[in-house]
Amino acid sequence: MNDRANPQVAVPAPSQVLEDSAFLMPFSMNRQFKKAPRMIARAEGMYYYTPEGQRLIDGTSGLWCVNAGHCRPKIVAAVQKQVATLDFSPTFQLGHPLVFEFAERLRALAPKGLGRVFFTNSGSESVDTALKLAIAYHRARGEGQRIRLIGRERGYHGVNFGGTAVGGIVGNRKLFGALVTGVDHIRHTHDMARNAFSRGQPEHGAELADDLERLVGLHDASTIAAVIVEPVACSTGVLVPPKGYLERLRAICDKHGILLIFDEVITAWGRLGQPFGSQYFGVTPDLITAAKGITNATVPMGAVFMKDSVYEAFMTGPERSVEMPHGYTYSGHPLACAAGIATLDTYAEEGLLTRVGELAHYWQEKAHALKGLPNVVDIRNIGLIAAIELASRPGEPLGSRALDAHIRAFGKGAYIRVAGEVIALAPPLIIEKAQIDELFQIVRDVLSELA
Ligand code: PXG
Repeated sequence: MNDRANPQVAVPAPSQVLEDSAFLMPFSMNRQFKKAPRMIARAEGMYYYTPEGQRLIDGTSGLWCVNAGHCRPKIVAAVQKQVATLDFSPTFQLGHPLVFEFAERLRALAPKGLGRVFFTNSGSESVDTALKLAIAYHRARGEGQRIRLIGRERGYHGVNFGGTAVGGIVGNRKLFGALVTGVDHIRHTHDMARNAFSRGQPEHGAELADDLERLVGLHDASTIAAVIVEPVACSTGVLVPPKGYLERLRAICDKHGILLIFDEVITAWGRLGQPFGSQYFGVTPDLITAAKGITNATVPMGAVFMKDSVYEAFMTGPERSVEMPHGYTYSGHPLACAAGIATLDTYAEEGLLTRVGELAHYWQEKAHALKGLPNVVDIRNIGLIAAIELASRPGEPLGSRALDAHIRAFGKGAYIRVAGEVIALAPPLIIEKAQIDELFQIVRDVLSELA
């Protein structure tokens, strides 16, 4: 298109990146990347391939989303068929069969009692949807003064206004002004002094949930709509909840009539060995936000699961009224629903939503075997997630050592995500033990060499 509009502009080949490229890359070091790009041309199963044909094991499921592995045939075929059958149809005052079918399939997997679902297109949209539903729920029940939203330090809830506001990452918040007002945060749960090198849930820190009582004391429960937390805070370096912490948070919310939202954008879809993290931890929230693995990332989609009681609170008033004045053009998009149904089929056929139960011990021991390598200050794990935290380099920006690890791993045949000085590993759930060995061997080689 470009060359026809302006014949002087040469369109780069797909593998080519220009230093002054038009593309503003999200959450990236644009100038650093464009000088030395790392490009991916195709993917299959556990592996990415560069345009030059180099194979890379996918150590973080893309961005924690390709849970069934790449280009899975059933999902590819479902999307190909759907795009030629019904490309788009609204879900505002119209329906198409797949969206109703998909919602039923999801209800069957969701924690008991969270049987209603609202579709979005991303984790960020799921979060902002859940926050709005929480405020609307209280208002529908005659508690319209409950408008305050509580997040947690070091939480990541996407990048829309509500999610950025309840999120607890200063670097994501500081550029964007006042965000949403009426927000406060409880303390994060990370405590390396007491919990470094914990296997699974750490022993110390359940009492940090009591920080919610402090905010109730400050603001009064009657002003608080909801608390949102990730069961495992993944993006800020894999912060695993201390034993008893989530249970205590649930009890405090119940005591004060505050809705508990679990942001399961990463912890759902088998990452911990159960369909949802809530089922793994045995703690049931009032709302769950999801995205990513819901379609194996083939087509963008997110969802908010809510308790029947939340749904029912809206089903009042005249029948000829819109109960929930909220939704996206693409809520329940036919391609996403087709991808989602085929994804759930693939998960079921291969037992992927519970497979991590079999792999978790092997994974944990391989991760902790890296202890003692240079600069490794902590290793954490849960389900099919591991984090290796590195000491930062004196006088250099936080993350400089981990960035080098990412770049070197790419050269050695592994794609790994880093956050600050943390290497975060969360491969597709189809990974075999030999591939776990392959991934950790590359990480070991990188850490052994890294200054
Ligand atoms: N909530 C949580 C818990 C997330 O992890 C979002 C919301 C936002 O989802 P969308 O689809 O709007 O991006 C996320 C996203 C990383 C990384 O490497 C994590 C995310 C996205 C990109 C990178 O940690 N999580």
